[in-house]
Amino acid sequence: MQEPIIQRYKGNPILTKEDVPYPVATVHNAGVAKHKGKYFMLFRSHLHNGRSIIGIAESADGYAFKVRSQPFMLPSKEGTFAEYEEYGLEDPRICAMEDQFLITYSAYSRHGVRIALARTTDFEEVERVSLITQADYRNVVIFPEKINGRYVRLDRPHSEISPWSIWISYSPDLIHWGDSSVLIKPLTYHWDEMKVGPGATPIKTRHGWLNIFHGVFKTMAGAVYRLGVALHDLNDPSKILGVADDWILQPENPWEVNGYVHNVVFTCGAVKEDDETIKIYWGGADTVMCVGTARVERLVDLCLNSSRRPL
Ligand code: BMA
Repeated sequence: MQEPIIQRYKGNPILTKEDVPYPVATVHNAGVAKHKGKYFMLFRSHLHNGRSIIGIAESADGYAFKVRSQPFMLPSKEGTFAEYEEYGLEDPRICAMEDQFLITYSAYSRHGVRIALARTTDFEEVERVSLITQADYRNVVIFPEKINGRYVRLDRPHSEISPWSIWISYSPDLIHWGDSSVLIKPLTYHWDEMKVGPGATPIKTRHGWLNIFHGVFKTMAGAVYRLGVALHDLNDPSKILGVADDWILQPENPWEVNGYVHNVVFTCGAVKEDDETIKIYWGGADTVMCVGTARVERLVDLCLNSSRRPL
């Protein structure tokens, strides 16, 4: 049998609500970053009122995480952020940029869902910077370096006319974004035919930027969330070098198939290691956190040698 593209960690799930020292209903959709040899995980939890907050956990090896006694981010009580975070904070992504970590998360309110940007240097203090989209956007991942003098992000605007797709936008200052274009669209009668969206912060490899995204297929029993992978040109990430035709991960373990939302694997973070493997983190059934390992070469090969059209 061929080795799976993503080797699931035997100790999955690696984090559940039982590991959280304050009352939560779920632990899922976490951004992860490595800093000074330590792994920091910012995870989403539903509270018992149905709204979400962001907690933090730390690990020495990327597998065994310990949750801090207090949440990392709660809906803001002040000013503009309070207005747009009233219904909660979801699905954080972490991007290591220069000497800081940028955090993008979905801010929910009566006005819809938009993306907020915060930053930290030490995972102790966190500072909100700006709301960087209007409604309705989700899934913003920022590339971890400026490219040709500009910040670059992948995002996922909502559309009633076209299926939800992955777009690219640029910024001189992380606040003002534009020059946008669509890069990857769902394919009809394909595993991602309902929607695609950015997942983990793009990962730099010598072959290009790896973009691990999610795709959704609607069945008679509801939607199935899977993961896919695309490769973007290093110097011009609007250029797609390939999109793997097949999904790379689908719900299979009991905690991915059954949970708060059935049949979901959803990623917000991955960490590239020095040995050219990637630890990919995903939420299982919107209820628990899981991890698995993939080889950079294998993911690149899937994008380049069994690609489908991006649009
Ligand atoms: C998406 C988002 C994710 C969630 C997924 C599956 O629309 O809400 O946060 O993991 O659905 O429920």
